[in-house]
Amino acid sequence: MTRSDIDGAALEYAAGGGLLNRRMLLASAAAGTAAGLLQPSVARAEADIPEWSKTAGARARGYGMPAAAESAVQRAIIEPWQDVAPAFSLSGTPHHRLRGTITPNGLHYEVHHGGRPDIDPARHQLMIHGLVEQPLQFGLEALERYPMVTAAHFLECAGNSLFNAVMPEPMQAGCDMLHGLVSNTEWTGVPMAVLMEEAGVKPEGKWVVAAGADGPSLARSIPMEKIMSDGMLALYQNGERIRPEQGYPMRLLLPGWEGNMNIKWLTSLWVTEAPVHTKDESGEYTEILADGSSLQFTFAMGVKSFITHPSATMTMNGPGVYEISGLAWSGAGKVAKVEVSADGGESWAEAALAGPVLPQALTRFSLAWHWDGSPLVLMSRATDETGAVQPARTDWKARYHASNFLHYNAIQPWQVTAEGAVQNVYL
Ligand SMILES: Nc1nc2c(c(=O)[nH]1)N[C@H]1C(S)=C(S)[C@@H](COP(=O)(O)O)O[C@H]1N2
Ligand SMILES: [Mo]
Repeated sequence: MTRSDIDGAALEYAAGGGLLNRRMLLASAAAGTAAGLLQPSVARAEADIPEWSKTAGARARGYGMPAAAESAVQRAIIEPWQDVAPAFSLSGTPHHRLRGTITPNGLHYEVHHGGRPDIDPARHQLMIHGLVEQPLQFGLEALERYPMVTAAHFLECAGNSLFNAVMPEPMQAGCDMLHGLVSNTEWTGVPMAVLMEEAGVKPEGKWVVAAGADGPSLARSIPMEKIMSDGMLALYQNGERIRPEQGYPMRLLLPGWEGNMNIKWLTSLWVTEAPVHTKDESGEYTEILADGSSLQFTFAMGVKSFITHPSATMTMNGPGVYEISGLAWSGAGKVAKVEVSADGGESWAEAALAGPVLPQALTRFSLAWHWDGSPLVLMSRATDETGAVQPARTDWKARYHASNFLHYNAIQPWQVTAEGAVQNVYL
């Protein structure tokens, strides 16, 4: 570790490319300001009192909206997939325009295999049937009387980051297009175990086939152990009723498991002895391995991270001190560690994790960085509590067939040019 004095500010370096020690997160702001690196604001002119300080503002309203000047903060509609099937439709969360870890409800990513149905909650029913002592049917009102639990969890489509997986040249687009099919929500609902125990699962009932009420009747086979351990019938999303996009009035939530299994608009839970190999788990959502064979039932999402600030499509505002910030997660549990490199992977420094670090939830990491204006490559590498480490793209590619785009979790390098442009690169 070396210390250097930049105009009186002591910056403590932790790795190459100007990465600062994570103890300097708070200190760096002061140090950066002292060094003139953060461009502190100057005093405001007395005469310049804006009009909003001189008149009454708008009255209270029933449902709030983001500030008008923030109207560009939208989900990215992922066009190339719009023609796959009628109303097959995707949108990605604009992570480069958000901070914190919870995704606002209006910006949660969407994957609809047959469009977003317009469900009348008064007519929607959930049925539990098959290998149970007592088949049950619930309406929304009945479910409101059950005990509920709350937990923050990410949801990630197995197809997230697909462009990096399959495109021969890195696509120049923002985090919304590149990695937007992951979001993080505080979900509230009834534990699946409570409903299953009420129905009375027969000893031979080892799997549950969950199906949605949308046109394509998306359906997946789920091992009973997962349903019973932390499966949730989610009714609320960040405190309010689940949005139509996320499965109104109810969805299955399987913490950490591939998005596709988290059936939206849930209408049927059929208890079976074995998986039934629905079209969604045999035709789609199987990975093709390097030797051409298919891998079925990859349930948990791999350990993954990417830097959101700065990230592709952004421009650096000149040399100086910055905070590198990003998101990390793992379907296997908690994030244990995130390392950041500012020299294309030659040296690494450990980032600070914003607590509480929750299992199967997006975790924000950050590290102070002194960019001296030279071109370099930033990247982040996450390790989870099981010891699993995020792979390099070449290692990930070696495992799968060239056409496979599912379960891509490789390290994301961002090239920073001397002009300050931030670009997507493969390393
Ligand atoms: N019924 C139903 N459930 C569904 C889908 C769907 O199209 N229909 N899409 C699945 C896929 S592929 C994913 S990744 C997630 C997306 O959830 P979200 O749209 O709330 O982000 O829901 C899954 N559950
Ligand atoms: Mo998905």
